Amino acid sequence: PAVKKAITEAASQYTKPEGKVFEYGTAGFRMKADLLNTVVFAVGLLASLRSKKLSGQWIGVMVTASHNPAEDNGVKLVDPMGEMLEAEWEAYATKLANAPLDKIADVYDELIKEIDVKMTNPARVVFARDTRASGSRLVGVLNAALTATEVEFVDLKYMTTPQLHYVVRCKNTLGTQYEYGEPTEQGYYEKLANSFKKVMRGVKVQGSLTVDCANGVGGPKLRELMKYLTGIDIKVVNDDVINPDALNFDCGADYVKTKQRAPPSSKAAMLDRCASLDGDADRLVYYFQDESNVFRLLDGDRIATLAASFIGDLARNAGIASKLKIGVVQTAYANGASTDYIEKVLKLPIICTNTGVKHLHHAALRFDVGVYFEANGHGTVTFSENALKVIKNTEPQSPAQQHALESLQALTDLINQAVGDALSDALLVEAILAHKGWSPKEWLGTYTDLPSRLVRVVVNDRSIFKAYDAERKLESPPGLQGTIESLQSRYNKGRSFARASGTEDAVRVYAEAASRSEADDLATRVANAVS
Ligand code: NG1
Ligand code: ZN
Repeated sequence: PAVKKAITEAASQYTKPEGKVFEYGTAGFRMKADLLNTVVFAVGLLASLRSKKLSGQWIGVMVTASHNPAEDNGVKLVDPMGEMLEAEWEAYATKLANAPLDKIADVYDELIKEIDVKMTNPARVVFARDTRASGSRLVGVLNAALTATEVEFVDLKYMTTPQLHYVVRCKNTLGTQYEYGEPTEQGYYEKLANSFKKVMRGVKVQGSLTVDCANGVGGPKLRELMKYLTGIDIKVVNDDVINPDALNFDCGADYVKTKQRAPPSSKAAMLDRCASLDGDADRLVYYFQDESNVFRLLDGDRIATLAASFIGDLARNAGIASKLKIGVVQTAYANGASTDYIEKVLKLPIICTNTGVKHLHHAALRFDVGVYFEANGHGTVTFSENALKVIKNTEPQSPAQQHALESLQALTDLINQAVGDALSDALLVEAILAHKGWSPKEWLGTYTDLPSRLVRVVVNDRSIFKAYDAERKLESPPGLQGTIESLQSRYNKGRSFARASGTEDAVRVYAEAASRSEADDLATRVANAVS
């Protein structure tokens, strides 16, 4: 009752935006920052319930809107192992976020019964935010909700999303056999730097890497990480976190992937290795200008194929290939050429899942080594308990085997297994290119992307677009799937699908085909059929 009163009192400071329905989507709640107070308050309440339900394990709350414009913000919950919030709880989050403020304590009470939370359990929450101006206000709201519900909490101030996931996992595994690292920012840098050094034994990074930080939190954090790194020359650009409007503006991973061009501010020379992060540093894409000054993108599909081929080679060299089931997880947005390359050249199994990292992550756990990336650059590699054991306990039969085993061991530390992490992924790519002795040109040469087009179509009601088969087909509206299939069959290597976006009020149409004009044409025709 005291807590209930405290919740009602704290909630009364805020006003709920009228007529707005909130939904915990693929990326948590995300919208214009001035609409978010009551949503963040609700998320604070839910974080405390989630922690109590899990016997006082630490739950993370991240305040960020990733690649969205500066005036947006968002909030999402992180589960104890650094994973996204369990799907079943998304509905509870939605319910609390939509509760009228004078009833929110009642809804909270109802949830306690519905979820069967033992309220005598302790609750622990750790939170962080990106560099958006609205972040400090929203963290204040979060603070109010956690204080009202008597939660033990830690404010980590500014962090990248993956850093927060890392800390959550560390805090919950501390002192167990699954210990993941020191639960601090410094611990994160030390872990990455030490493992990078080990992976790099005997090889050298050629040239430098220019990293566009989207003018977000990744900038200062990459600069910090660089203090710990040796043997790599990183040039940091777009790291202005003072001018609030600069965030994700004309730069960053989303800009580069969507516009298929380098940030206009880029001063990179021909064949220079460039990479872009997004606003909270969980997405990464690479690119360069080739000899004909043509922009060349190396997206998430490329990072996946590079990582899968390297780990496959290491496993063979270490003599443990038969003991590890290595696989790749993609979504329908993966370029068909990458899928072909994985199947025919790398000869690895592929799982195709729904869009959204949580789906990919879960599928990846079905492999001993699960490589998953969305085409837009969000992803990582997971290692099963069996994989970790095999890598650790195998007796090397030769110096070459020993070197391969040690490299694999270091990779398991270099890769942020909790969640896709642009900083960790960049070090992974740098290490692999160094081992292979490749410039981005050789990397690009592994296969040729099919020209593709992504179109956003605004429709009256996107909820009528119901997909199946990992979102590659539509069962509703009736007849549309047939139309799409007959259209794509007219194009050489044509493939197209439409699905309702989980983050925007629109339908996305994807099309690829053997030539640029065919891909564009197919996309236009399918978009017309959709609208
Ligand atoms: P939606 O809006 O559901 O297509 C987008 C991205 C996803 C993922 C989520 C979450 C595309 C086509 N879709 O989802 O890959 O990153 O945002 O941020 O890039
Ligand atoms: Zn992001």
